Amino acid sequence: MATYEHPYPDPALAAAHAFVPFSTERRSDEEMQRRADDFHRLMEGRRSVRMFDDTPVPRRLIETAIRTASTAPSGAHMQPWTFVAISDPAIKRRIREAAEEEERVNYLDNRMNDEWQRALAPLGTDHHKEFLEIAPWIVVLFEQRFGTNDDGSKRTHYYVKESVGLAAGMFVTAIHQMGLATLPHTPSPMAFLRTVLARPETERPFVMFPVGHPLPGVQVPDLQRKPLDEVARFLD
Ligand code: IYR
Repeated sequence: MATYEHPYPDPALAAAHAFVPFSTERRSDEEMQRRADDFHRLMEGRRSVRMFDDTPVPRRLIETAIRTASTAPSGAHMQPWTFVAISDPAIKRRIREAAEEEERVNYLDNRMNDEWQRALAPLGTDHHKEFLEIAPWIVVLFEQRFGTNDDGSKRTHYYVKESVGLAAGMFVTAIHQMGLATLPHTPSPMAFLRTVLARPETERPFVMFPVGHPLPGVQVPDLQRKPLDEVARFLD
């Protein structure tokens, strides 16, 4: 067993704040590799989908995905995020209309420059965002730039973007694991979401996720993922 010169928590800390034992199940390297391979295979099958069918998805599944996303590590454990889940058709329509208005400027009035539009050409995205009305749910993830203490004063949040990015990744993973599909969608600018969804000024939209079953027969670009040696360096 490794020995530590400075055990955590030190007694003074443990006297002042609650600590609880933590352990994970000890597994053999072989069993861990099997589990890792299974999980990798599962995640290798994830794709961003741009056509959903309109089959309803129970609210409880969305709640569970948000609970899972909310297990993400966050700066000083502030969990600086709010997920707004929408199935109301009238609100979905307003979101679609506002998103398409912004995207029309991006694509047709060249708010996205030529290089950007060339990068997107193989994906074939455009300003039509029908999926925002057809998918049974839209989940909008807001970052909380700061929070509120019990006395109403401002509470600083730390590493907000990093924390919310981690929660977003875990949301995408949770949705895929349960057999549903999503797309991280960032109509830009997204400020309209704060007004449409009546969120406080302290929050900023970070990304939105249409969620549902993929439309039967849907196609996705034939993308390849970078091999390990292009995304990792090992110093061992
Ligand atoms: N927000 C636009 C454009 C867009 C940008 C990137 I980078 C993408 O990977 C895909 C789309 C849209 O949603 O169409």
